[in-house]
Amino acid sequence: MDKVILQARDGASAEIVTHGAHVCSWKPANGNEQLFLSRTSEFRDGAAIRGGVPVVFPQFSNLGPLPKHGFARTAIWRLVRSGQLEQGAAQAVFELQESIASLQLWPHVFRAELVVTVAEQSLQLDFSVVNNGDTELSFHCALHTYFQVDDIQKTRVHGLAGLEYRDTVSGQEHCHQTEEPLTISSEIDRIYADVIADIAIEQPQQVVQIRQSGFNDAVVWNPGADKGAQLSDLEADGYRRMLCVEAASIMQPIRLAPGQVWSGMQLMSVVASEPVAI
Ligand code: TA6
Repeated sequence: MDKVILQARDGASAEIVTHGAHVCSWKPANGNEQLFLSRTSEFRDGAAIRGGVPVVFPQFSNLGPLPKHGFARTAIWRLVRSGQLEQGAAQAVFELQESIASLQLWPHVFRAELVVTVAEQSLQLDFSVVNNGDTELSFHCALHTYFQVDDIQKTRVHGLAGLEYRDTVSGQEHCHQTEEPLTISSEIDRIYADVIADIAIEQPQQVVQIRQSGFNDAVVWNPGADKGAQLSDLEADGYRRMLCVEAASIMQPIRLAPGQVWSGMQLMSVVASEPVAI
């Protein structure tokens, strides 16, 4: 698989494969790996990678007729450019346009772009879509980021209180988040709507802050022990070491008239890397 390695002047780094424009690794300056990547993930044409940052487009999950999570995560994206910016950050730009295969699944002419920028303590992902066709198009999308955690049971998620969510595990709609911070003791799969404030993942040793814009929703997913064991590409007990917090637009699909552009951003920053009291 073709891989792009980004290295910022301060040593922060990221690795992206053109298969899915999939970010597989992110290390902040002087820091450890922040993304979970399953040791048993498949890395082959047509298969989704388990971990890192899958780009979900143009369909979320099975909420439509397309393959689960759409086709972008298994398509080969084109590297437009990569290198260091003047300020020392490193950046890569990838694009995906319609193809014979995509038109058979989804009859739309489009250009999707993912810009990956790494510097200091942050990884920024900017995703955009332009409708290059002559009819309206509508899509879901998500940056399905797998954060690496030391122990899911000691992980807390801040910033969700007061939000309404769809509980995909129970099928319940219009649930209200009261627990703050959120703790995870079993399978969790929720779509939080109208996310405005930052979300933070707190572990005993560090805090990662997640900011999103453009995307209205945030998905929190961990398969738990049983479902995790059923995922053949998830390493043994991998559920303990991962937590997906995804910037997403699902509840209200994005509609683009011909020529229109939509963009969304997920910015992740390690804001504390000392032991924190939780
Ligand atoms: O984003 C959460 C979710 O839709 C879950 O329901 C779960 O299925 C997960 O994505 C992973 O999907 P995948 O197709 O990669 O196994």
